[in-house]
Amino acid sequence: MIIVLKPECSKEQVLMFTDMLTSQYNVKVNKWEGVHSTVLGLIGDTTQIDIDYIDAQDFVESVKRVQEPYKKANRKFHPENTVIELSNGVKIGDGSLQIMAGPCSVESEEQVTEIAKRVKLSGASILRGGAFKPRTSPYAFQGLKAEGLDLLKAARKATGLPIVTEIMRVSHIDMFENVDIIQVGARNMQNFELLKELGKVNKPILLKRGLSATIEEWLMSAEYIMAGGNDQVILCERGIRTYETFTRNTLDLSAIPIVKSLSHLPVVVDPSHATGKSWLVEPMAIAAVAAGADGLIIEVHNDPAHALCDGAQSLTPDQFDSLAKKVFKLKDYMKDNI
Ligand SMILES: [Mn+2]
Repeated sequence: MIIVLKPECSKEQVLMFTDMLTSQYNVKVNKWEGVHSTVLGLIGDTTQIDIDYIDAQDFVESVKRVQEPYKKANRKFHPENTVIELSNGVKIGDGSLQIMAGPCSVESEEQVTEIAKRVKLSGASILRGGAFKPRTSPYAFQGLKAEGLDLLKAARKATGLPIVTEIMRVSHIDMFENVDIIQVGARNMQNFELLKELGKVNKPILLKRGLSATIEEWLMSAEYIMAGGNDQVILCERGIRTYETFTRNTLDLSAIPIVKSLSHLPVVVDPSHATGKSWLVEPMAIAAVAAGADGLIIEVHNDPAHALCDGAQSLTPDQFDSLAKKVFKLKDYMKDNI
Protein backbone atom coordinates (compact mmCIF):
# COMPACT_ATOMS: atom_id res chain seq x y z
CA MET A 1 0.00 0.00 0.00
CA ILE A 2 1.32 3.43 -0.99
CA ILE A 3 0.19 6.51 0.97
CA VAL A 4 1.01 10.03 -0.28
CA LEU A 5 0.83 12.67 2.47
CA LYS A 6 -0.13 16.30 1.93
CA PRO A 7 2.71 18.89 1.89
CA GLU A 8 1.34 20.54 5.07
CA CYS A 9 1.57 17.29 7.05
CA SER A 10 3.86 18.02 10.01
CA LYS A 11 6.77 15.80 11.13
CA GLU A 12 4.85 14.98 14.34
CA GLN A 13 1.80 13.86 12.34
CA VAL A 14 3.97 11.64 10.13
CA LEU A 15 5.54 10.07 13.21
CA MET A 16 2.21 9.48 14.96
CA PHE A 17 0.68 8.05 11.79
CA THR A 18 3.55 5.63 11.06
CA ASP A 19 3.58 4.52 14.73
CA MET A 20 -0.15 3.81 14.52
CA LEU A 21 0.27 1.81 11.29
CA THR A 22 3.15 -0.32 12.60
CA SER A 23 1.59 -1.04 15.98
CA GLN A 24 -2.01 -1.56 14.89
CA TYR A 25 -1.49 -3.48 11.64
CA ASN A 26 1.93 -5.04 12.14
CA VAL A 27 3.32 -3.67 8.87
CA LYS A 28 6.70 -2.17 8.07
CA VAL A 29 6.55 1.46 6.92
CA ASN A 30 9.14 2.83 4.50
CA LYS A 31 9.25 6.64 4.24
CA TRP A 32 10.44 8.76 1.33
CA GLU A 33 10.60 12.51 1.98
CA GLY A 34 10.34 14.55 -1.23
CA VAL A 35 10.47 18.29 -1.76
CA HIS A 36 6.68 18.69 -1.81
CA SER A 37 5.30 15.60 -0.13
CA THR A 38 6.11 12.51 1.89
CA VAL A 39 5.32 9.05 0.58
CA LEU A 40 4.81 6.01 2.83
CA GLY A 41 5.22 2.47 1.51
CA LEU A 42 3.58 -0.22 3.66
CA ILE A 43 5.11 -3.69 3.54
CA GLY A 44 3.39 -6.75 4.96
CA ASP A 45 -0.21 -7.96 5.14
CA THR A 46 -2.33 -4.89 4.41
CA THR A 47 -5.62 -6.78 3.88
CA GLN A 48 -6.87 -5.67 7.33
CA ILE A 49 -6.35 -1.98 6.59
CA ASP A 50 -9.47 -0.03 5.65
CA ILE A 51 -8.35 2.03 2.67
CA ASP A 52 -11.25 4.48 3.14
CA TYR A 53 -10.18 5.16 6.73
CA ILE A 54 -6.67 6.04 5.54
CA ASP A 55 -8.07 8.22 2.74
CA ALA A 56 -10.29 10.09 5.22
CA GLN A 57 -7.33 11.43 7.27
CA ASP A 58 -7.02 15.14 6.46
CA PHE A 59 -3.23 14.96 6.02
CA VAL A 60 -3.48 12.15 3.42
CA GLU A 61 -3.34 13.20 -0.25
CA SER A 62 -3.98 9.76 -1.80
CA VAL A 63 -3.73 6.06 -1.08
CA LYS A 64 -3.33 3.11 -3.42
CA ARG A 65 -3.31 -0.63 -2.92
CA VAL A 66 -0.54 -2.45 -4.75
CA GLN A 67 -1.56 -5.87 -3.41
CA GLU A 68 -4.91 -7.63 -3.73
CA PRO A 69 -7.28 -7.03 -0.77
CA TYR A 70 -8.02 -10.77 -0.46
CA LYS A 71 -5.62 -13.13 1.25
CA LYS A 72 -7.12 -16.59 1.78
CA ALA A 73 -8.34 -16.80 -1.82
CA ASN A 74 -5.03 -15.43 -3.13
CA ARG A 75 -2.70 -17.75 -5.02
CA LYS A 76 0.31 -15.77 -3.74
CA PHE A 77 -0.25 -17.17 -0.26
CA HIS A 78 -1.42 -20.63 -1.41
CA PRO A 79 0.38 -21.55 -4.65
CA GLU A 80 -1.04 -25.06 -5.08
CA ASN A 81 -4.57 -25.60 -6.48
CA THR A 82 -7.37 -26.22 -4.02
CA VAL A 83 -8.99 -29.57 -4.72
CA ILE A 84 -12.53 -30.11 -3.43
CA GLU A 85 -13.41 -33.72 -2.73
CA LEU A 86 -17.02 -34.87 -2.45
CA SER A 87 -18.32 -37.79 -0.40
CA ASN A 88 -18.39 -40.13 -3.42
CA GLY A 89 -14.76 -39.38 -4.27
CA VAL A 90 -15.44 -36.87 -7.07
CA LYS A 91 -12.69 -34.24 -7.12
CA ILE A 92 -13.06 -30.68 -8.43
CA GLY A 93 -9.90 -28.77 -9.24
CA ASP A 94 -7.49 -31.73 -9.60
CA GLY A 95 -7.09 -31.31 -13.34
CA SER A 96 -10.11 -33.45 -14.23
CA LEU A 97 -13.32 -32.15 -15.79
CA GLN A 98 -16.47 -32.49 -13.69
CA ILE A 99 -19.93 -31.80 -15.05
CA MET A 100 -22.87 -30.77 -12.89
CA ALA A 101 -26.10 -31.26 -14.82
CA GLY A 102 -29.82 -31.30 -14.17
CA PRO A 103 -32.98 -29.24 -14.38
CA CYS A 104 -33.21 -25.54 -13.54
CA SER A 105 -35.98 -26.41 -11.06
CA VAL A 106 -36.97 -29.65 -9.44
CA GLU A 107 -40.55 -30.26 -10.62
CA SER A 108 -41.38 -33.85 -9.61
CA GLU A 109 -39.63 -37.00 -8.45
CA GLU A 110 -40.01 -38.66 -11.87
CA GLN A 111 -38.64 -35.58 -13.65
CA VAL A 112 -35.53 -35.10 -11.54
CA THR A 113 -34.72 -38.81 -11.14
CA GLU A 114 -35.16 -39.50 -14.85
CA ILE A 115 -32.89 -36.57 -15.78
CA ALA A 116 -30.34 -37.62 -13.13
CA LYS A 117 -30.15 -41.14 -14.61
CA ARG A 118 -29.69 -39.79 -18.14
CA VAL A 119 -27.00 -37.23 -17.31
CA LYS A 120 -25.13 -39.80 -15.24
CA LEU A 121 -25.03 -42.14 -18.25
CA SER A 122 -23.51 -39.28 -20.26
CA GLY A 123 -20.75 -38.73 -17.69
CA ALA A 124 -22.11 -36.04 -15.36
CA SER A 125 -20.74 -36.53 -11.84
CA ILE A 126 -22.98 -34.12 -9.91
CA LEU A 127 -26.74 -33.47 -10.09
CA ARG A 128 -27.94 -29.86 -10.13
CA GLY A 129 -31.50 -28.74 -9.45
CA GLY A 130 -33.22 -25.75 -7.90
CA ALA A 131 -35.57 -26.16 -4.95
CA PHE A 132 -35.60 -22.49 -3.87
CA LYS A 133 -35.69 -20.30 -6.97
CA PRO A 134 -34.77 -16.60 -7.04
CA ARG A 135 -37.00 -15.36 -9.86
CA THR A 136 -37.08 -11.89 -11.39
CA SER A 137 -40.88 -11.90 -11.16
CA PRO A 138 -42.65 -12.60 -7.86
CA TYR A 139 -45.42 -14.25 -9.91
CA ALA A 140 -43.09 -16.80 -11.54
CA PHE A 141 -42.66 -20.36 -10.17
CA GLN A 142 -40.68 -20.05 -6.93
CA GLY A 143 -39.61 -23.70 -6.66
CA LEU A 144 -40.89 -26.67 -4.62
CA LYS A 145 -38.76 -25.50 -1.65
CA ALA A 146 -38.31 -28.15 1.11
CA GLU A 147 -40.13 -30.75 -0.98
CA GLY A 148 -37.70 -30.01 -3.83
CA LEU A 149 -34.76 -30.79 -1.54
CA ASP A 150 -36.36 -34.14 -0.64
CA LEU A 151 -36.85 -34.97 -4.33
CA LEU A 152 -33.19 -34.15 -5.04
CA LYS A 153 -32.15 -36.50 -2.24
CA ALA A 154 -34.38 -39.21 -3.73
CA ALA A 155 -32.63 -38.70 -7.09
CA ARG A 156 -29.26 -38.92 -5.35
CA LYS A 157 -30.32 -42.20 -3.75
CA ALA A 158 -31.42 -43.56 -7.11
CA THR A 159 -28.22 -42.59 -8.95
CA GLY A 160 -25.45 -42.02 -6.39
CA LEU A 161 -24.85 -38.54 -7.82
CA PRO A 162 -24.01 -35.85 -5.22
CA ILE A 163 -26.35 -32.84 -5.37
CA VAL A 164 -25.80 -29.10 -5.72
CA THR A 165 -28.66 -26.69 -5.01
CA GLU A 166 -29.14 -23.02 -4.22
CA ILE A 167 -29.65 -21.47 -0.81
CA MET A 168 -31.34 -18.08 -0.50
CA ARG A 169 -31.41 -17.26 3.19
CA VAL A 170 -29.42 -17.79 6.37
CA SER A 171 -32.35 -19.38 8.23
CA HIS A 172 -32.40 -22.26 5.71
CA ILE A 173 -28.84 -23.46 6.41
CA ASP A 174 -30.04 -26.35 8.62
CA MET A 175 -32.27 -27.60 5.80
CA PHE A 176 -29.17 -27.87 3.56
CA GLU A 177 -27.32 -30.17 5.95
CA ASN A 178 -27.61 -33.19 3.65
CA VAL A 179 -26.83 -31.30 0.45
CA ASP A 180 -23.38 -32.06 -1.01
CA ILE A 181 -22.61 -28.60 -2.45
CA ILE A 182 -24.48 -25.43 -1.45
CA GLN A 183 -24.86 -22.92 -4.28
CA VAL A 184 -24.88 -19.17 -3.73
CA GLY A 185 -26.61 -17.66 -6.74
CA ALA A 186 -25.53 -14.60 -8.70
CA ARG A 187 -28.09 -12.38 -6.94
CA ASN A 188 -26.76 -13.35 -3.52
CA MET A 189 -23.04 -13.06 -4.30
CA GLN A 190 -22.84 -9.99 -2.08
CA ASN A 191 -25.30 -11.15 0.59
CA PHE A 192 -22.52 -10.83 3.13
CA GLU A 193 -24.55 -12.13 6.10
CA LEU A 194 -25.28 -15.32 4.14
CA LEU A 195 -21.60 -15.63 3.09
CA LYS A 196 -20.44 -15.22 6.70
CA GLU A 197 -22.78 -17.98 7.90
CA LEU A 198 -21.63 -20.28 5.07
CA GLY A 199 -18.10 -19.66 6.32
CA LYS A 200 -19.05 -21.67 9.40
CA VAL A 201 -20.34 -24.62 7.37
CA ASN A 202 -18.07 -27.59 6.64
CA LYS A 203 -19.29 -28.13 3.09
CA PRO A 204 -18.28 -27.00 -0.42
CA ILE A 205 -19.89 -23.75 -1.58
CA LEU A 206 -20.46 -23.03 -5.28
CA LEU A 207 -20.19 -19.24 -5.49
CA LYS A 208 -21.66 -17.78 -8.67
CA ARG A 209 -20.37 -14.47 -9.97
CA GLY A 210 -22.81 -11.58 -9.53
CA LEU A 211 -24.56 -10.10 -12.58
CA SER A 212 -22.32 -7.06 -12.59
CA ALA A 213 -19.53 -8.05 -10.22
CA THR A 214 -15.90 -7.40 -11.02
CA ILE A 215 -13.47 -10.28 -10.63
CA GLU A 216 -12.08 -8.63 -7.48
CA GLU A 217 -15.56 -8.27 -5.94
CA TRP A 218 -16.24 -11.94 -6.72
CA LEU A 219 -12.98 -13.00 -5.05
CA MET A 220 -13.77 -10.78 -2.05
CA SER A 221 -17.05 -12.69 -1.66
CA ALA A 222 -15.07 -15.95 -1.68
CA GLU A 223 -12.83 -14.33 0.95
CA TYR A 224 -15.91 -13.74 3.17
CA ILE A 225 -16.67 -17.48 3.18
CA MET A 226 -13.01 -18.43 3.69
CA ALA A 227 -12.46 -15.84 6.43
CA GLY A 228 -15.14 -17.70 8.43
CA GLY A 229 -13.12 -20.91 8.23
CA ASN A 230 -14.61 -22.67 5.20
CA ASP A 231 -11.91 -23.11 2.54
CA GLN A 232 -14.07 -25.19 0.22
CA VAL A 233 -15.15 -22.58 -2.31
CA ILE A 234 -15.79 -23.31 -5.99
CA LEU A 235 -16.13 -20.22 -8.20
CA CYS A 236 -18.71 -20.21 -11.00
CA GLU A 237 -18.61 -17.85 -13.98
CA ARG A 238 -22.19 -17.51 -15.28
CA GLY A 239 -22.04 -14.46 -17.51
CA ILE A 240 -22.18 -10.78 -16.71
CA ARG A 241 -24.53 -7.94 -17.71
CA THR A 242 -23.26 -5.98 -20.73
CA TYR A 243 -24.92 -3.86 -23.44
CA GLU A 244 -25.45 -6.98 -25.57
CA THR A 245 -29.05 -8.16 -25.62
CA PHE A 246 -28.77 -11.14 -27.98
CA THR A 247 -27.70 -13.42 -25.15
CA ARG A 248 -29.14 -13.48 -21.62
CA ASN A 249 -25.71 -12.42 -20.29
CA THR A 250 -22.23 -12.19 -21.78
CA LEU A 251 -20.03 -15.16 -20.88
CA ASP A 252 -16.72 -13.76 -19.63
CA LEU A 253 -14.39 -16.54 -20.74
CA SER A 254 -11.34 -14.44 -19.87
CA ALA A 255 -12.38 -14.68 -16.21
CA ILE A 256 -11.33 -18.37 -16.21
CA PRO A 257 -7.56 -17.88 -16.75
CA ILE A 258 -7.63 -14.61 -14.80
CA VAL A 259 -9.20 -16.15 -11.71
CA LYS A 260 -6.98 -19.20 -11.97
CA SER A 261 -3.91 -16.97 -11.96
CA LEU A 262 -5.14 -14.78 -9.07
CA SER A 263 -6.61 -17.59 -6.97
CA HIS A 264 -6.06 -21.27 -6.15
CA LEU A 265 -9.82 -21.99 -6.09
CA PRO A 266 -11.43 -24.19 -8.77
CA VAL A 267 -13.50 -22.48 -11.47
CA VAL A 268 -16.57 -23.92 -13.17
CA VAL A 269 -18.57 -22.34 -15.97
CA ASP A 270 -22.34 -22.13 -16.47
CA PRO A 271 -22.95 -21.71 -20.22
CA SER A 272 -26.72 -22.14 -19.74
CA HIS A 273 -27.39 -18.97 -17.73
CA ALA A 274 -24.59 -17.14 -19.55
CA THR A 275 -26.25 -17.48 -22.95
CA GLY A 276 -29.94 -18.20 -22.24
CA LYS A 277 -30.16 -20.14 -25.51
CA SER A 278 -29.83 -23.92 -25.72
CA TRP A 279 -27.99 -23.87 -29.08
CA LEU A 280 -25.24 -21.70 -27.63
CA VAL A 281 -24.61 -23.97 -24.64
CA GLU A 282 -22.45 -26.53 -26.46
CA PRO A 283 -20.05 -24.13 -28.22
CA MET A 284 -19.59 -22.10 -25.02
CA ALA A 285 -19.05 -25.28 -22.95
CA ILE A 286 -16.31 -26.32 -25.39
CA ALA A 287 -14.76 -22.85 -25.21
CA ALA A 288 -14.84 -22.91 -21.39
CA VAL A 289 -13.04 -26.25 -21.25
CA ALA A 290 -10.47 -24.98 -23.76
CA ALA A 291 -9.93 -21.92 -21.54
CA GLY A 292 -9.13 -24.13 -18.54
CA ALA A 293 -12.39 -24.55 -16.59
CA ASP A 294 -12.36 -27.28 -13.92
CA GLY A 295 -16.00 -28.04 -14.54
CA LEU A 296 -19.30 -27.11 -16.15
CA ILE A 297 -22.80 -26.67 -14.75
CA ILE A 298 -25.47 -27.26 -17.36
CA GLU A 299 -29.26 -27.20 -17.37
CA VAL A 300 -30.87 -30.36 -18.77
CA HIS A 301 -34.61 -31.03 -18.98
CA ASN A 302 -36.48 -34.04 -20.31
CA ASP A 303 -39.11 -31.72 -21.84
CA PRO A 304 -37.62 -28.22 -22.24
CA ALA A 305 -40.73 -26.86 -23.95
CA HIS A 306 -42.76 -27.49 -20.78
CA ALA A 307 -40.06 -26.68 -18.19
CA LEU A 308 -41.33 -24.51 -15.32
CA CYS A 309 -38.13 -22.45 -15.48
CA ASP A 310 -35.41 -21.69 -18.06
CA GLY A 311 -36.71 -24.06 -20.77
CA ALA A 312 -35.16 -22.00 -23.59
CA GLN A 313 -31.65 -22.61 -22.33
CA SER A 314 -32.13 -26.24 -21.27
CA LEU A 315 -30.68 -29.11 -23.27
CA THR A 316 -32.51 -32.38 -23.85
CA PRO A 317 -30.72 -35.43 -22.43
CA ASP A 318 -29.65 -36.35 -26.00
CA GLN A 319 -28.20 -32.87 -26.64
CA PHE A 320 -26.39 -33.08 -23.30
CA ASP A 321 -24.98 -36.47 -24.24
CA SER A 322 -23.54 -35.01 -27.45
CA LEU A 323 -22.04 -32.07 -25.53
CA ALA A 324 -20.52 -34.32 -22.86
CA LYS A 325 -18.86 -36.57 -25.46
CA LYS A 326 -17.24 -33.53 -27.09
CA VAL A 327 -15.99 -31.82 -23.93
CA PHE A 328 -14.53 -35.02 -22.46
CA LYS A 329 -12.81 -35.70 -25.80
CA LEU A 330 -11.40 -32.15 -25.79
CA LYS A 331 -10.23 -32.51 -22.18
CA ASP A 332 -8.42 -35.76 -23.02
CA TYR A 333 -6.83 -34.14 -26.06
CA MET A 334 -5.66 -31.20 -23.93
CA LYS A 335 -4.19 -33.50 -21.29
CA ASP A 336 -2.10 -35.34 -23.85
CA ASN A 337 -1.21 -32.50 -26.19
CA ILE A 338 -1.40 -29.09 -24.52
MN1 LIG B 1 -31.93 -21.68 -14.25
